[in-house]
Order: sequence, then C-alpha cells, then structure tokens
Amino acid sequence: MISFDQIHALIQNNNSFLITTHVNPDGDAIGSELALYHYLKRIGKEAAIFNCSQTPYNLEFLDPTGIISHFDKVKNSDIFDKFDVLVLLDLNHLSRIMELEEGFRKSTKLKICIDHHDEPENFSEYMFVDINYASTGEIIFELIEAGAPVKIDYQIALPLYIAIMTDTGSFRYERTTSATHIKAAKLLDAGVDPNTAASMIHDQGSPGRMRLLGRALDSIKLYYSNQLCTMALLRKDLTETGTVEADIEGFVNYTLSIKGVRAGLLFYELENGFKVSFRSVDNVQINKLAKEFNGGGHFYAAGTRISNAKLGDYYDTIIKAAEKYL
Ligand SMILES: [Mn+2]
Repeated sequence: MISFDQIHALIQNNNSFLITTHVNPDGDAIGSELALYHYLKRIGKEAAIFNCSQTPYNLEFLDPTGIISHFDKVKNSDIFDKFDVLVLLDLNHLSRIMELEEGFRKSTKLKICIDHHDEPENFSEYMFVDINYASTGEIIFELIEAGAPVKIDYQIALPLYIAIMTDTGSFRYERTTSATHIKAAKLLDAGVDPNTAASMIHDQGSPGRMRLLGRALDSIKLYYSNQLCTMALLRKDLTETGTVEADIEGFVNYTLSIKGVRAGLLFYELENGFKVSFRSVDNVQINKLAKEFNGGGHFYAAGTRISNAKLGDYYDTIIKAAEKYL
C-alpha cells in the first residue's frame, strides 16, 4: 500500500487529475470526489470528475456549480488520455465503474485508488486501501491534512462531513471511532452546520419515497429463527410511487431494526437484472455472502448487482446460501 507522502509526491509531480467513483454513488463517493477536487484546484492542479452514474438528486446540493460530469462513452472516450493521473475513490474493483471500466483498463496513465473496502482488485501499484477507515472521506481528510498547506474551509469541509456522516450512518456504524468524531468536530469548526447537513441528507425525500419505504417494510420476510430479514422491491414499486433507485438508499438498514436479526438483505429489481444490499451485525461476515454472488464490500455492509438475470431465479439460492454465515 502506498503512503500519504507517496500520494502527495505523485500529486506534486503531475498536473492533471481525472477523478471517478462507483456506480450509484453515495455520500461518501460524491463527498470524497468533491473534497479532493477542490483540494487539487487549490494547489494549482487541473482536475475533473466524470462518473458512470448521475449524481443522486439528494446529493446535488454538494455540487451547485456542476463540477461533476456524467460520463458519455461516445463523447468522453478521450478522457483517459487527457489527464496525467486517474483517481478512483471509494471502490477497488473496476467493474464498479461500469462504462468507464474499459477505458480505464486500457489507459496507460498513472492510476491511484483510495478506498476502504475489503479484498481489492490489484489493478494499480498505487493503491491506498485501508478497511479500518469508516469512510473514504476520512482518508481524504487525513490526506489533505498531510499535504501542502491548504485551509480546510467550508467548500472542502461540507463534502467531507457528508462523506463521513453518511458512511457511518450518522456516526453509529462499526468503525466509528473517536478519531472519526475528532475529524467531524474539525469540520464543524470549519463552518459545517450539523443540523443543516443532516437535514439535507435525511429530510429532503419526496412523498413517493416514503410510500416506497412503506412497501419495502411491508415486504419484510424472516428466516432462520428471525436471524435473517429480507426486503424486496420490484420495478413496479418504483414506477407506481414515482421514485428512482437513489430513493432506496438507506432502506436496507431497517432490516436490522428487528430484535434478533443478525443479517438483512434488500433485493431490488433493475431494468435488466437485480441488485442486493447486504447488512449484518454480531460478527456475521456478510461480504462473504455477497462475494458468492459476484459482489463485495465491507464485513458488515456489502452489495452486488447481477445483470441479465431474474430476481425470482436467485432469491431462494441467496437465502439458502446465507444460512451458513449466521
Ligand atoms: Mn465508502
């Protein structure tokens, strides 16, 4: 693994940086990208952000000037050669950048990966992957503090705070430490208002999102003496409530709200396949289950997307495979 000093040396020795993150980006992904972008600009570097997904509507407030571009395979095919360094944040498997994967793999440019997920794919010699961090935002925070003196002002502090807050489930998940809170405190000192920040993430949902949550809760099923809880949402649940994939963010955590549940799965039907979110507590290593189905993530939180398949054909298999981890 490379050190912060080595990353700063790479930053010093190069001029332009292309930043990207995973499909269906969350607060940690978008927040880390924007914080790093602003840092690079502040020290006089060229930078751009191209993502395979649109920014979810509830995170658009982080990017009021439209810094983040949605990658277009035809129009933007040249970006992999335009920049000196390609930077991947909050992921470590190239399949997670979807349409950017091919160009990224083919590019001979320098590639840096900064992340906190388990079992990285080894696609670059410049990987900083540490699963002890609760968020990529925390790594970016430390990286910025260790680098050229740049004041962490509101423009950098807000995306970092959102990254840390969202990936720790508002400071309550595993790996939330006093160091996490100290960083959050510094970001509040830099001008972030915790009340406004939490409200922007949690209190801006549409009525449809609440109705969709109602459907998700209503779909709950329990297995293995109530140790496993599942939820399932179908395409029609989204169309009938007028919602989008980003609206599902966070629903899976409700599976763990039932006493005795040690693992929770949210199944979500995609246009051409399906997605599963995995959560667990109590030493149940749920990323191993995700890995059985081509996914991955953290010990207690993981996910997978399966294309060209029907949810109905996999549901029972996944439930059955889950038993051995409980
Ligand atoms: Mn993350």
